[in-house]
Amino acid sequence: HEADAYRTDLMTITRFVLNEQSKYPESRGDFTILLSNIVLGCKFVCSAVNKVTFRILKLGWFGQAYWTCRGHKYPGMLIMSFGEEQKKLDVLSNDVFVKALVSSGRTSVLVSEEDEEATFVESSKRGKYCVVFDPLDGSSNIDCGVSIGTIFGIYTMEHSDEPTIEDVLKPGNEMVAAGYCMYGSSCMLVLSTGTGVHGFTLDPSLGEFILTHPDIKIPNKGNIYSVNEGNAQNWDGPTTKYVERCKYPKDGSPAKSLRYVGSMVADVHRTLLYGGIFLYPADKKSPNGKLRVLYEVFPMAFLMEQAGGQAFTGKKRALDLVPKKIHERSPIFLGSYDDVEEIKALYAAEE
Ligand code: AHM
Ligand code: MG
Repeated sequence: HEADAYRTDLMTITRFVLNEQSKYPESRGDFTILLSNIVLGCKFVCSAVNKVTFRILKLGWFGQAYWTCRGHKYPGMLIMSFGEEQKKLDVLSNDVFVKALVSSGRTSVLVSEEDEEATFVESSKRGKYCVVFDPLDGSSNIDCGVSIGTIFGIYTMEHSDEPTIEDVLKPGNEMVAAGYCMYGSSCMLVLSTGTGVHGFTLDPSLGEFILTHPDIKIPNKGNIYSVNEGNAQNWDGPTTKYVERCKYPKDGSPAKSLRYVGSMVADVHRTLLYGGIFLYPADKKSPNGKLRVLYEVFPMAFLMEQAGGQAFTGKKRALDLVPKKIHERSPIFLGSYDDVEEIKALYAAEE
């Protein structure tokens, strides 16, 4: 009966958020409008990513240095034009999100991974929210059709004066919502507005995100670790020791499995559902790691905590960082509560 109820009583993401917001008497639907514009961007990118993947399959037929037609040899031009298509997809996704967010009339400051400077919305279209986002993360994975995603975090403006950069240079614990959309075997949007983590799957026939994973909780301990081990020679002591322990546990427990897609959204999504730990540590070459605080580390850390896990930078709780620059980076260790406790203990012992 429950399955039947799901099929006929469709909990769309809009309905879900409206229900949540109705708990606050002062709510006037602004957040719902903002979110529906983010959702529109996600649907667009999902469809664009699928089209590119379709082209890969088709162009795969011409995957050679040249091709022949009626006895003439032609260079592999189609492959080159396909290369351009990939580059455009990041930019295209960014354009769609920026325009959707500005036109929502609910934003004042936008920070995107694609734009060096923040966007300040013109006064006639301003609203009380600021959105930080990575429109298409994991772009190195587009070529081969592996999962990629959009990541976003939302702040509110405290005052209604002229917006400034200080409105987004705030710790992650001040975010009011965060989420990601994964363009994978299905298109899934995972969202938290501070009351747990909920997953919605795009039903392509309806064009709607439907609640499929209510109240996601990450297992307290997992048996997977996820890291780019190619950087191991440059790691610091605690990270090296931790990964060694994953492979050769001292307490007789089984070794952890290694899984690494190289798309943060996919790696974090698996960590959220199966448990375990995802790390992008500091190393000698990149003392602040690779991932960006505002639109990669904070939203994922927010979701992890809301799901009962933890996120740590090697020094402190990730959400307590106060960014000084919009594209700042930080090392990050996030996932199951107990797994993150272990790495925290190793860094504490180091001090
Ligand atoms: P990008 O913003 O250029 O796509 O880079 C971010 C991505 C993340 O999705 C992923 O976690 C990480 O880079 C992987 O980096 P690496 O290839 O160094 O392992
Ligand atoms: Mg990125």
